[in-house]
Amino acid sequence: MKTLWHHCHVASMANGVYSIIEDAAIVTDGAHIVWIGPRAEVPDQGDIKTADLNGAWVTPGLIDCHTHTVFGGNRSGEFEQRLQGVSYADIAAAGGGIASTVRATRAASEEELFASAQRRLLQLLKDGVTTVEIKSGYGLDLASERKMLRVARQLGEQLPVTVRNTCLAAHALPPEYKNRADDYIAHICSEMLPALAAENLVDAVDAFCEYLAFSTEQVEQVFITAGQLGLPVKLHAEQLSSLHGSSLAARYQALSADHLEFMTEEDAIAMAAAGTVAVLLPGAFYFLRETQLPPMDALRKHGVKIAIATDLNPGTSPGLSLRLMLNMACTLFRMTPEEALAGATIHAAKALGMADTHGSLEAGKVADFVAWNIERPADLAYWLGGDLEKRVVRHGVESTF
Ligand code: DI6
Ligand code: FE
Repeated sequence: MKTLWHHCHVASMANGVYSIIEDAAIVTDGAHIVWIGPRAEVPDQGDIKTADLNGAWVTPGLIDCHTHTVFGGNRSGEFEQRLQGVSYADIAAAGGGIASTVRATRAASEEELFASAQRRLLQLLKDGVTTVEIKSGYGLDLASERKMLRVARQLGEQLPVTVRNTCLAAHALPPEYKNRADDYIAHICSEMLPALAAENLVDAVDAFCEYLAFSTEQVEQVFITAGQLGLPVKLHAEQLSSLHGSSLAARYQALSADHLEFMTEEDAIAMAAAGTVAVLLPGAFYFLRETQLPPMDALRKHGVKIAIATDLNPGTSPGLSLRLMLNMACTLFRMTPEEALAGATIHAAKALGMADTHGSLEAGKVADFVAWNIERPADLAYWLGGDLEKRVVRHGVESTF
């Protein structure tokens, strides 16, 4: 069934810029866009359903390309500790941090994990997100990682959102492998990844490359295994220190390297050559009160595509609004609202390997879009959160929440 969506302006985000079409129309056929352009030029569609968007600004559905939405427990107590001056690294060394979420996640049933993740995910969806990446990484054993990834798949089946699963088994060292990081990496490569991939629970493979997590040598083993399984890779890199994980990621044609506050210009050159997207996470930067800014000039100079995501997780970025992250990207990282919106649409799609079908409004792409009751596209990065009036269309069908 075809629909003509009209009485709107469009910021299509084609080519990573607004690409504005005033007084636009969009023709969808089922789940796809078949025509988009000025309303005055719509080819005759015969008898077609019409939808009046009341002068809204239409953008691609937002894409949150880095989240840890599924987890057990709650870490607001750690937030209070950090406000008393205890550092994130100190808390981790004392058995808190990621380890505490691992305990809670292992103890939770699939139903419990689904219920709490659904509550968080609905917040993102109500803010205009139509595609979300969800990582495992709080299970750290085969059964618990499987449980997390199954919940992520179920979320995509039951809510109006496209979910991409990323296996982050190499997130932290599980307690049963204390002082045996190489053995844990070997276990990931020989047992966990092959089993989870065979169950079709994994769309990409990620790792945490950091002095308090895994070395570049260990990450490389995970990347080699991912390659053997035909899975693309991503990497948490240069968040707290510079190990050049982002250059390693580029060598393995990673979809993205994420965080990147401590990356160097050489890393940016390597990423640009490989087409690896820089995913910046201003929520984590803000929440940890970091002071080292990602090297925006080097990223821009070398033409690295920049995405923005919530990093929604209990420890470093309890961020429930991707639009708030757009504001933070502008305020903290000095991005423009146009760059920020590209970072949550077309560049985020590229960071998930989905740019051929998602992330911009063009004929042939999936009909995922949001009609916002705003005056200008920059308003999306301007308001600090809030529930903007909007209509969300996914796969050509209007979502109701
Ligand atoms: N970097 C982060 O910011 C999160 N994971 C990661 O690799 C933190 C996860 C947590 O503290 O629970
Ligand atoms: Fe993360």
